[in-house]
Amino acid sequence: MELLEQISASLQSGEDERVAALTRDALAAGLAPERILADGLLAGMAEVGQRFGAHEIFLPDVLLAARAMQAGIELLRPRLAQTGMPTLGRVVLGTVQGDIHDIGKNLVGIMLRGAGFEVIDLGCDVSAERFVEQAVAHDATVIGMSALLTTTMPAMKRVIDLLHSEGLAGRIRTIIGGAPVSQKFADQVGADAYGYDAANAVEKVSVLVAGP
Ligand code: B1M
Repeated sequence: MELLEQISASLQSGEDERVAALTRDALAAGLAPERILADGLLAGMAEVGQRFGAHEIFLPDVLLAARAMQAGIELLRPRLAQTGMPTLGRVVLGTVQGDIHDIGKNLVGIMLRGAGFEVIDLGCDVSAERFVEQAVAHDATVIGMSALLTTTMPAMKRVIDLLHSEGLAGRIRTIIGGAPVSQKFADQVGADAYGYDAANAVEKVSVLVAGP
């Protein structure tokens, strides 16, 4: 089995130390970090999601896989974030209220920092009030929201509605993303942008920061 397949397989069986060792091997073999992420770690996690959805595996298995994913990402983090650029703008980032999925949100944060943005990461299960309050406190240009559950997607609209009711919409712009989120949903709730993956989020945030 080639290295990336081994990373994917080890992630699926929740072996965090093995994922870390294989990720180190892949980096030492000269594989690009983006490739290790996409074809090793993310490929493994996609399989986990599918098997969890089909009830072939259960929550503890997903938790172990998430821990293994984190172990790999930590090793890639410095390479993904490599840049010498100055701060391009400030982004308040978080996973919306009721939702504790943070792997995708963390990746978005890593890529944004790597591209030269300052990121204030509020973590997960973040209320609408906290998103807005923190964006104002940090004088952020952009609020980035992640949601992985169909049941928590409406929380994104609550943040956008709050920005409107406080007269901050336009000054503070919004980008949303996460597996169940789409451009269509972003249009429906009035988000300023939708990012389909972490790299795309960087492109969209760059446009938002460049204004109007
Ligand atoms: Co959960 N979970 N989970 N889970 N989990 C899903 C989302 C699910 C689709 C699995 C399934 O059934 N097939 C399902 C949701 C179904 C639905 O809503 N219709 C589900 C469920 C049901 C649940 C629980 C309710 C299970 C339960 O308790 N019975 C529970 C909910 C807890 C809660 O949040 N309140 C739960 C719990 C968990 C764990 C804690 C075990 C763990 C999360 C650990 C963690 O995040 N620290 C977990 C995991 C790991 C998953 C799956 C398997 C993988 C998610 C992931 O990390 N993907 C997931 C299945 C799936 O998504 N296929 C699943 C990798 C990550 C890099 O991708 O987050 O999509 P993603 O991010 C991408 C893009 O979407 C985008 O960029 C990222 C990089 O490319 N992106 C953005 C993300 N945010 C962005 C923001 C942007 C722009 C782009 O701008 C700001």
